[in-house]
Amino acid sequence: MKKARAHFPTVPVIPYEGPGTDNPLAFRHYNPDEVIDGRTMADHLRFSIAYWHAFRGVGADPFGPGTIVRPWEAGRDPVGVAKVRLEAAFEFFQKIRAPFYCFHDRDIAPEGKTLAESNRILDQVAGHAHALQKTTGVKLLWGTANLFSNPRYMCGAATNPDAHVFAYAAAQAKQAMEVTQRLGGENYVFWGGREGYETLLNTDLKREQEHLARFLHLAVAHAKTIGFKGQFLIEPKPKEPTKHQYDFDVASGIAFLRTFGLEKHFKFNIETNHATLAGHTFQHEIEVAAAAGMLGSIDANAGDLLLGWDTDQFNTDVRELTLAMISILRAGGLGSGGFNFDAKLRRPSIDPEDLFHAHIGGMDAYALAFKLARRILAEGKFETFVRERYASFDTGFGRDIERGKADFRSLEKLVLTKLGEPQPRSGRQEYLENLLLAYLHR
Ligand code: XLS
Ligand code: NI
Ligand code: NI
Repeated sequence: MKKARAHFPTVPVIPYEGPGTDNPLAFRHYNPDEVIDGRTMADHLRFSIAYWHAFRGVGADPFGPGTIVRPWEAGRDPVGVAKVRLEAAFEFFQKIRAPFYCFHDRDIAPEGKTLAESNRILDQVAGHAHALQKTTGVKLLWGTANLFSNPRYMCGAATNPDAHVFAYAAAQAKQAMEVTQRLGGENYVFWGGREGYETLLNTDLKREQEHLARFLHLAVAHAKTIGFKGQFLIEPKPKEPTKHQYDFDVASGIAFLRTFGLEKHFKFNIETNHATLAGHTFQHEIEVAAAAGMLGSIDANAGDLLLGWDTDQFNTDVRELTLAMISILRAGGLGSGGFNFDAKLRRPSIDPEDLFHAHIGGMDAYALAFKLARRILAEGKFETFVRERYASFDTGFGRDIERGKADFRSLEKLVLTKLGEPQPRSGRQEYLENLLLAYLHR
């Protein structure tokens, strides 16, 4: 392949310089080559760049058009632009030292006038992505289909009242899955952008949920047909753009998957901002997925708690991330998942360097949280505390309860004849919060 010209000529490959550096274009905590427990930090963290934000986001909002102008977008031929954009993206992935990227079909390639034309264009641009993956070593963490932007999906894709739209969405997802497979994608994501409703006045909720489940079953069947081995991931989000989305949060997602016999085929892609929109902490969503053995991947970002929508900001809140990381590591990690920066620049952050600052901060915060969480888990103080808190279930009648060997009658007898009134014990929350603070500011 001909040598690509530099699209980010002012920025070098970002070096690791350690916590003391003054260089804003250096990592302080993310040292991709550092080996920890026999694996590099790059391997542990599996950072990924979200193509839609980093390379299709222009800073538009409901009150005004884009503010971010990139030179490679100037060309007239949309397919040509798509290819140069990919080259700029892969230069960025390499310079920011991210081993993975993620995309929607329509992020990397423009949509044609017919499905056949769209498929042709996507195949062609995906070929270019494949070549760039080969020369750079950057891999695809996951692919997905954009089943929410085109007006045909205004009333949903799999949950659209029109079977024609369902069929179109199925065809589009089929192609996106096949492209993901061709590019070696390790996962495939379903975010049900418009799979919900605006008003129940025009909605058959039961039927729509059944249709969504049917769609996912068809996806599972197609993966089997083509031999796609990637992990399927559901990305819950409670609302926006819909008033109510069916996969509201991890708990409702689990209930949905189990209701329709899909639970073996899916894990969860948990997004920080979606967790908080659902009224949960990020750590809560991770714990709920982990408890069900369904923790898959992370869309790494942050919301603004004062705003009621998905602001998709880069997360530098080390406390929040450390708590999340504790739960992730305790669950055994993310497997084929990774940390995908589903986060965008603020509208006035228009310089190419801003894209680097944003990701450097996000990666450093996660890397620091990773190190802190490892230290916290290694010292085991919280684990010991929690274990002791439940110790009464480890022996005697407590163990009988856990093992199903006690019933209401036997427990009543026990309390009446032997146990009497339980002794209250402090939950010691403030003590534990101070302990956490000590780790964060040593
Ligand atoms: C939107 C979602 C979306 C998914 C991929 O809120 O986060 O970006 O990650 O479709
Ligand atoms: Ni997301
Ligand atoms: Ni989101």
